[in-house]
Amino acid sequence: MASSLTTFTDEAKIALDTLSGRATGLFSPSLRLGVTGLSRAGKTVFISAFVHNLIHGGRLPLFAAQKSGRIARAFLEEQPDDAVPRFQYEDHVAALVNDRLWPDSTRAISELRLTIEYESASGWSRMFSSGKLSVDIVDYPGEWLLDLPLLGKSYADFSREAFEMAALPVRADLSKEWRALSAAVDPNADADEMTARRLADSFAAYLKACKLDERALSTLPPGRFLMPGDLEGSPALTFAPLPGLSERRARSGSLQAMMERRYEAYKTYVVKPFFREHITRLDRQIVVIDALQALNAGPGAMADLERAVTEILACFRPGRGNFLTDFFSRRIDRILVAATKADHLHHESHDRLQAIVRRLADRAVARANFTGADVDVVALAAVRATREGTVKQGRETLPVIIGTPLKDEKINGETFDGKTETAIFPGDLPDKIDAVFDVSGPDHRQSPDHRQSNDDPAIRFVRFRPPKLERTAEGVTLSLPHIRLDRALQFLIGDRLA
Ligand SMILES: Nc1nc2c(ncn2[C@@H]2O[C@H](COP(=O)(O)OP(=O)(O)OP(=O)(O)O)[C@@H](O)[C@H]2O)c(=O)[nH]1
Ligand SMILES: [Mg+2]
Repeated sequence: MASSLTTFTDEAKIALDTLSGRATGLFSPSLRLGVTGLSRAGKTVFISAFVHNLIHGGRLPLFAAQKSGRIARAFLEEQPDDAVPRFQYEDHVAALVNDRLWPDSTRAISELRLTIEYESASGWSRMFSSGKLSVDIVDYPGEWLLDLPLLGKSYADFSREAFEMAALPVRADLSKEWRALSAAVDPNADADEMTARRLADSFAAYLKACKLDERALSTLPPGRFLMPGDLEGSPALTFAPLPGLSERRARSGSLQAMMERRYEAYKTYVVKPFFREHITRLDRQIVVIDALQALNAGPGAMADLERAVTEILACFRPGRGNFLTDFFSRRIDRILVAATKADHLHHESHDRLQAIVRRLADRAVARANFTGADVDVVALAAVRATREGTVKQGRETLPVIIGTPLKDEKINGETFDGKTETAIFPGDLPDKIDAVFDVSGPDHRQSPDHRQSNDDPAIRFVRFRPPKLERTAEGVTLSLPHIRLDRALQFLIGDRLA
């Protein structure tokens, strides 16, 4: 009874929020764009480049409104939500443009409002629309999004899945300690704070190891175990899955009952508010992925990334009968899956990268049983840090990329100083897409030995410094160079400026 009551009030609240959001949308048209991706995927760089190119009239031939000269101006305005941190656009751009440094890592949600004044292409629309669109960009960690499926899972489901995943060969050695610790506890024993803490710490250490390891694994819930924020040490974060749970109700006072209660608290205090306050209000979504890193780590990491993208897409379309479904499918109508950092490859490989991401997204869409929104993919570089050239080696002419590798980056035993420009032959992506996927999909049990050894990566990977911006004769700095950012813009906001 109690639970159906909370469900009802949640639902009513979401309906109200949604209604009021729409009502204000009538007066000044706005579009809420969610930008998500696992940590270090390239969200902050993407948003900075997106805004910078619009404000400074960047070269965007595939972005129709800009190309046809219909954008009068784009500028930052005060964001609509007072309680959400502002996206520190100026700081990030200063780092990129003045210091040629990548922005710092961000760990929480933030928001920025960019307003575009434009002239509609059709006379009819010009008569009726204000010619103004506010784009509210919301940056949030993909790890938090991966929490959403927990809303539909009981503690027993969550536990079972966590142990299944942890036993996969790509994860088995990383999870060994935690699994051994878990095997030694009796879920039915009396609840004990220290046991709960030991298990939670060990579980969190395993999740962190998955992220750090060169296997480049995408992560598992709960997302706040990786980025606890101000909840660190609270009971809502001091729980872990337990093995071999029976269908029977946990005995009151037992370890299982304690863990279950805390898992439910996590859902109530962390997942639901985030969902209600942020996700249900989005109109469009871009999911930024680092496909190159996963490609380099081998099919196990690709399968893991595919699983993460599947779960992320599934969040935007929770299963039938789920009370969240209605609010979603009506709202988000476009999702872009974007592989960033394409500037690490020669342009001949860009289409291959895009084809690989398309395959990944198609399978994720099929697996997530996803309908109701257009899903597109693009291989892009939000900020292009390299240019292209050729190098003669004997009789062969090799396509290379040229840039300034970051200080302390290494390749073939050479360590870079962060100042010198270098030409690098990045290697090719395989032209047979199947080679990078594992035939049996994300559940495939791949042994860590099968992944490509790091001495022989598919792509030679060096991280470059942001580019040096060119100045015009008048001393005006040009906007940040990019690859296919305009294609992303066209898909995400182009139709709203038609
Ligand atoms: N060459 C190149 N590198 C990029 C690009 N975008 C991101 N990077 C690299 O990826 C790193 C992470 O990018 P961020 O935008 O900070 O990633 P994020 O998703 O915001 O990461 P968190 O805030 O830590 O979750 C940067 O420090 C760069 O080294 C790009 O377009 N080109
Ligand atoms: Mg960031």
